[in-house]
Amino acid sequence: MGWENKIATTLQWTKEISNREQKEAVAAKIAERVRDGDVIGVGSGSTSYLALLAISRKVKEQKLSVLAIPTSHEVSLTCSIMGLPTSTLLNARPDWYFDGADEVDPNKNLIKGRGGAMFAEKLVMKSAPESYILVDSSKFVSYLGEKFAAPVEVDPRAVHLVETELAKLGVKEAQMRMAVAKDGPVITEAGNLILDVRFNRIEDGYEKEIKSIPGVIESGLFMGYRPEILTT
Ligand code: ABF
Repeated sequence: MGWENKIATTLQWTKEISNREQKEAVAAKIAERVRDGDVIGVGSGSTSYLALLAISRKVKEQKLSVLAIPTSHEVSLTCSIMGLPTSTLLNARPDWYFDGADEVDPNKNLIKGRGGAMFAEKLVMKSAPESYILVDSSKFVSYLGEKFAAPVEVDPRAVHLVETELAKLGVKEAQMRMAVAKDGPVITEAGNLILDVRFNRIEDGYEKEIKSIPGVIESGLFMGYRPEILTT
């Protein structure tokens, strides 16, 4: 079985990717910028997956040597199946980083974290001197929160405290993210919970204010990072 089939078997969701053509077009753009010797931070989600696919094809065809720094176990597994060597931030520093996003506002602020990996995504993005956010046209919004809730990863012991503190910030709703089978909450790779938070309005300082609540690991608000946005 070829590795593309192996991935489709292991990660069923890769068979049903929305806006696939647009995402593949952006994926091709990021693959163009891969150079021999690059250390690349690899984001999560379907657009990142298609980008990784395009990158691994190029690496194979041109016999390039690259090192990937994945942002989740799933991405790490995908890299392994594709034959891309991986490392961690303890051993390598990314030359650049790519990832998808759920929302992009006119100032390049982002909501990320639909896959719950925003903690690692922010770590790798912040560690890289250049970041590329790959998005299809559905991701552009006029203000953050227009379509998606902002996810907040929380230590399970802190859930009630975090809910109380979020309420002071003008939260409309904070819902614990549940597993698809609805038989329990989503547990992140680090053993935490996710609150999906809807605000009346997301203000500039919210990313820092949310992060300062004890028990908050990270939020999916990426404000002021000014990544390069790649689209079709
Ligand atoms: C990850 O992938 C997340 O931060 C973001 O929520 C998601 C975007 O997924 P997709 O590319 O599948 O729309 O980067």
